[in-house]
Amino acid sequence: ADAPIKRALVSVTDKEGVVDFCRVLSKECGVEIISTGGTARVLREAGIPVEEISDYTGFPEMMDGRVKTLHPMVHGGLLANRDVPEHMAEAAEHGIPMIDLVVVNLYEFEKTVADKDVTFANAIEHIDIGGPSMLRSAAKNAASVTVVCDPADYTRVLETMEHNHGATTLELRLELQAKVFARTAAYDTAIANWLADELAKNQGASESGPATVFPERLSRSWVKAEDLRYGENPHQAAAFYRDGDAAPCSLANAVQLNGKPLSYNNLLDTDAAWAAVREFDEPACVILKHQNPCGSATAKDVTAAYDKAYACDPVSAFGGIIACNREVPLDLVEHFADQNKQFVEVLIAPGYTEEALDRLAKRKNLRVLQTGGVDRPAALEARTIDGGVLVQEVDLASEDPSTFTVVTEREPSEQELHDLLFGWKVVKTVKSNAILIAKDDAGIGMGPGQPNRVDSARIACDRAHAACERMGVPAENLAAASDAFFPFRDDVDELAARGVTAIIQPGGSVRDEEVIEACNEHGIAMVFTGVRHFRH
Ligand code: 93A
Repeated sequence: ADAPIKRALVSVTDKEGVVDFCRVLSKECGVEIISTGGTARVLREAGIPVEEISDYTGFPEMMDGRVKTLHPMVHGGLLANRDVPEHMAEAAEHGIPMIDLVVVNLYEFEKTVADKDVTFANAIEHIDIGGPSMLRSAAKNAASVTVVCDPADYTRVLETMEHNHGATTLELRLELQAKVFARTAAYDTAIANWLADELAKNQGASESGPATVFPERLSRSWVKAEDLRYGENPHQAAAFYRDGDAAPCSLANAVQLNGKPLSYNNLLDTDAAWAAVREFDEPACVILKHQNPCGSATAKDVTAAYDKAYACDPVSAFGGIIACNREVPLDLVEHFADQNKQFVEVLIAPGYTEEALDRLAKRKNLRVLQTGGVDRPAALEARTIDGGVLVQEVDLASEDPSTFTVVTEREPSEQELHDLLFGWKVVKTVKSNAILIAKDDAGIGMGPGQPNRVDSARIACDRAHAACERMGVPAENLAAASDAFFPFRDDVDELAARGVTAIIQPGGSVRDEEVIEACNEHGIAMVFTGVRHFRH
């Protein structure tokens, strides 16, 4: 059975609730209370019997309070393993009584350094040493010792004791144990970050480099994989955290087979490329830059898909990420590596032939990633806003084309429908407002990220026309995909004027009628999907 609490050590900076808590402990549960200077005074003034820590240890609090509880009488009483007879014998030999409950909250370091006028000396004085030591000693020994680092838990401890003959339960102690190490870790991180900031200030911001010290863990499952050289720009410190629960086929679990370490931007863009190429079941290749798929294609094999994807926009492909959803063969590598045709930052695929890997090894800098498959299981994605975090489900909706409706007089031809469905898969990976022009299983024109859809349409058409010109094919019979509905008919007019004959979009605008009418005027076939795919 859990042993009733007989002796408590109470040492708190935040005195909120401590008097009421100790009154019940002392008067109703018969707990003997030991306390440090300031806390002892508050309790005594409230009429609660309390023994000063200096009387208890036989040592005065000294050095301005820096040494109050750092004493074997305290730590022996907290750390002794009650189940080990030798521990108990040693405690008895040195006259060390057991302490069953520790109630501590820490010097307010975070609050102190939040004041921008704080002096270095004052901040240092607010680094609590004895408090975290007691919390950690007690938490380590949670099998026998109850530890409370948060006034919000006072009531729960009393309620548990009331129902358990003056003892706490192991369940509660283990919960409080975890809470303590989370608290002391956060406390030390705050100290480390503040000190790093101070260092950076003193060394002069320009030459100091990144200041933030990133903790080893952000949560139970988010563990630091590595500190990155820098973030989006060289003056931003950055780290990469891996979700320990992530699927084997996720980017975070990919194995790097070749090349320099991945940068922050590499990871961000590789993520987008890897998401895009997994839209396809057939052999596919996506070339991505700055979050947008500047080349995308499917073909009979992955090398042919690469060639088509590259041809979409060779200028943008320079310095891009190549993502493939099939094993990469030697000829694909030769196609981009020969005569340095394409400078590639990252290549990601579920596998590589041996010859392909040998060839890739000659490019010392090229980062080559192998994933554990091509699945795309449900997952959450998070982004921060100023002072908060947004979390949502990953956009996995892949609609069944049999649910799409043709809304125009003309039905799309078989080829048009084929291109529309291709475009619909790629457009969701383009930053919104997104228009994607597709032709013959390739995304030849992409209009990303404009705050109005007509501009996105114009950019997409410009690119598509340039691609057709390069390929020596007429810019006609183009298929356009739009990630969200057309608010006005001007988009349709723009697309019609540039050779688009088929359009796929969610529908749902108050002006759908006007938009459909425009399509009918131009002889365009239009398909509604009923689903929107914004990607901001
Ligand atoms: O200065 S310390 O690092 N050295 C210690 O030995 C010590 N013991 C308790 N800080 C120490 N404490 C802290 O004092 C506790 O964590 C608590 O925050 C504070 C309570 O002091 P008082 O009871 O005098 O207000």
